[in-house]
Amino acid sequence: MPEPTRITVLAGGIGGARFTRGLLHHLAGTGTESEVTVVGNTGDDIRLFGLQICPDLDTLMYTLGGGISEDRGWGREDETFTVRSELAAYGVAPDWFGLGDRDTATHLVRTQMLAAGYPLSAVTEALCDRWRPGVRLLPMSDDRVETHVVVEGDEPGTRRAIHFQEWWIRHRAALPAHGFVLVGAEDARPAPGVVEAITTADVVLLPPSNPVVSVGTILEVPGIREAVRSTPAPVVGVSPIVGDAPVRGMADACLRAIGVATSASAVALHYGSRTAGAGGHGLLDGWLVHDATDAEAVDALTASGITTRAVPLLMTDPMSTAAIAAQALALAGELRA
Ligand code: FO1
Repeated sequence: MPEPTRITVLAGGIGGARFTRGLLHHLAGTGTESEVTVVGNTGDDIRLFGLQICPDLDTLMYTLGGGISEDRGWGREDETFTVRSELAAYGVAPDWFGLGDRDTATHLVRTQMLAAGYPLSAVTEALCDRWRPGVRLLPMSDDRVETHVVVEGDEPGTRRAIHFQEWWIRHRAALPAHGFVLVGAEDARPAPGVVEAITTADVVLLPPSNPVVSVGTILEVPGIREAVRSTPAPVVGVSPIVGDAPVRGMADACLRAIGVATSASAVALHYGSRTAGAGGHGLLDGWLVHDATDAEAVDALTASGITTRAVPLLMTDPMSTAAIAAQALALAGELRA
């Protein structure tokens, strides 16, 4: 019996969760024994109303576990927001965060376990006992790290930092961002099993999550970028940008903040080629771009050391998403050969 195929995915919220769901759909169809590990971004985490909230871990857990709100892409289906409105009635800030009642149970369990001394990875494992996501879901780190956004201050010429969630939800990423700071990153360590999941994988995938505040954040945890650069597995990414816009979300606002153009090609070059360029810090061996809009990027990217294929990248339903995952695995197979 051949060893199961070990696939490791570095994922953020909605795009990464939907891609991973398609990956599992594809793997189920092929009947190959496989083990999927998802390293989830925790830079979006926020402590609100005394609760520790992990948006990307919850989006991954709910999407893969069958509890996600499909139209929102985050939070629970059949959700109500009574606690939220009662908090607002007390005048408790902030009022811009969509705290769902069903979702609150997840935050209560997590906060209770963290207070009892369990690391976030153990908490996530416990929550997944209920949701059975079909993957091993690991936080990128058990240490607390938070993405903050540098925006204009109140006085002209001054700057201030606000939590990513405030920028993303309250301001819809419309406040010009001068950059992102991952608070706590320098002292953070990869969670148990993260480095090993990357270095012992047969394939490492970078799904169409936000390349800056999701995948980029995971790579900022000391040791993780090095693990991706050193793994013997082929590293294949899927462009989150189709044409000149993100498929969903506001990755363009994030890319603008770090001076990267909003294009499939610019994101690939931002991740960099793992092989070309001495002393580079590049990560990619392969890259998928959307065939209808970005096929012209294939030759130049391939010449730069990132083997690129143009395929349909719109995740319109589980079948099309499974096809994207199949294409990523096929490219990985070619690269490994
Ligand atoms: N996104 C919104 O646009 N509005 C919200 O009110 C909101 C609440 C929320 C609650 C829990 C959760 O897990 C996610 C939530 N999100 C909300 C999404 C979240 O801000 C983003 O999914 C990630 O942080 C970025 O990927």
